[in-house]
Amino acid sequence: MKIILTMLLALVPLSATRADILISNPYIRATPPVVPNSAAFMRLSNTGNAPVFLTSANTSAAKNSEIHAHENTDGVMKMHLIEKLEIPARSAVHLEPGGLHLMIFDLKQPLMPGMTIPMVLNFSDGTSHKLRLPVMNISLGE
Ligand SMILES: [Cu+2]
Repeated sequence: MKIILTMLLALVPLSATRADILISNPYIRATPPVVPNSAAFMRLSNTGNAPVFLTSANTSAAKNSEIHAHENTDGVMKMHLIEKLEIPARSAVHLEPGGLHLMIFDLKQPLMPGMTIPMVLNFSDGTSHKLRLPVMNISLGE
């Protein structure tokens, strides 16, 4: 038994090819009562040796979530949907106001500062990450 265990431990470094995603500084924008949509921001770090894609996000606080990017078209900032967001190996991607964000559609209730919103992020390596986002006042555009 001891020999088998030692062999298994020896195999761990070889089999640890799954990329590691770290999520830091998540937050979600506070909304006035008449605004049904919000946006969530965070930093996604990939400590692994292979790229990983964020494929979807879900929150029980809203009906639908999409990955969005901002694009400057003739001086006008427009949002567009991204099917999946690449987090390259050994680097980080920032979701921040005015750039990449998670668009949150059809909120079930207005988001007030002080609240915390649960969210699940799903990645292409098969992992899901649960997080809780504090609601923050953000004056900049989405
Ligand atoms: Cu958006």
